[in-house]
Amino acid sequence: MRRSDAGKFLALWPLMLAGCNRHQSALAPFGLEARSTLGLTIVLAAGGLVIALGVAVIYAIAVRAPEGKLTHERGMGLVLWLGAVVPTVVLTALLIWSLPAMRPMPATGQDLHIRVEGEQFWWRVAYRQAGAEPLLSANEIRMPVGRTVVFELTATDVVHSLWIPGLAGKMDMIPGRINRLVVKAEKPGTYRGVCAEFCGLSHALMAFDVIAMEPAAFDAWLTAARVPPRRTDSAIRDHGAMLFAREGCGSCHSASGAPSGEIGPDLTRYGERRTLGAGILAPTVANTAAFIRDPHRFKPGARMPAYRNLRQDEALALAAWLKRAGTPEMQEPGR
Ligand code: HEC
Ligand SMILES: [Cu+2]
Repeated sequence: MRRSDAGKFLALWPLMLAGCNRHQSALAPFGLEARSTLGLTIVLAAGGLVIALGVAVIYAIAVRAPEGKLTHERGMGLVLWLGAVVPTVVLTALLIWSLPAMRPMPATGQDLHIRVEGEQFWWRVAYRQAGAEPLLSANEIRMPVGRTVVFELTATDVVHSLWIPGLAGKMDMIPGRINRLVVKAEKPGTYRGVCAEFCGLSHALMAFDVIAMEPAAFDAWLTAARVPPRRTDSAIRDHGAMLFAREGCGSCHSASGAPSGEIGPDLTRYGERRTLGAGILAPTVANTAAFIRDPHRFKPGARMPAYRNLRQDEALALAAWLKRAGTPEMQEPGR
């Protein structure tokens, strides 16, 4: 690199760092596991720096030493100390210090279990608690802060990997197997997770939001979400609901007031989601309609057929109905 290039590179640094966001960063942890990983990383980086500086100092001293002062014997002593004794001590200390971080957190059957299944290219989510029916959702995970939560990770098609950088390390999702990731969120907020294992054409278009909530707010949300949406007459007569039935969307999706399918994401509470298509689009009515008419334009390889036969106004009516489905608005009489 020429010197002027190096200057430009340095000048661009702040810009590059500005690209690091706090919503998806292992440097801005909101969970216990990620915090201990960050601590380890800082110690390793600082230790590495100290060692590199130490070597540089020894090098500078050796270069400046008067002739005859450096004997073979002293050199060998240095090699023995810095090449064997110091590394043994440092590595042993590091191992002992990092062992607790490798031990999985203990969890009980009473803790909240969240089953997350990787699909091409979205996330199937089920909240499971002792003594209650699982609550189905997709492409978004809500969790209480300050409580132990067990993620049960699996996949239906190919291997995926769940990675919420601010919460914990990566964990593979393997078909036919359940991997457990025990975590504890510490700070409320909205964070992002991604798929960290190449899983097909739209691997990079497979993300999700994690919403860490105060425990009371989380409990209230879970209780409300468990109540099946009422089918009011007006909701059933809604043009969108009729289209949903006519087009057979219910064979793959379950949504309130429609027969249920399980091939695609659960749409019962689509109205409260923060994203469309697993973290790739804002869930506006216009985007939802565009996605319904041509999902592959946004997500190559997505396993939903295109509905180009739908007129624009029909797609919009469907999208508007989905946005209302499961939200209190839908239950208002006269809508
Ligand atoms: C053959 C099964 C199938 C049918 C039929 C189907 N879908 Fe889908 N749908 C999917 C799959 C699979 C996805 C997930 C795509 C992805 O993100 O990879 C999806 C995603 C969606 C999404 C985005 C969901 C989210 O969580 O962001 C919406 C909205 C949607 N479909 C609406 C519809 C509507 C409306 C119809 C009927 C006109 C329909 N779908 C018919 C399989 C289907
Ligand atoms: Cu994936």
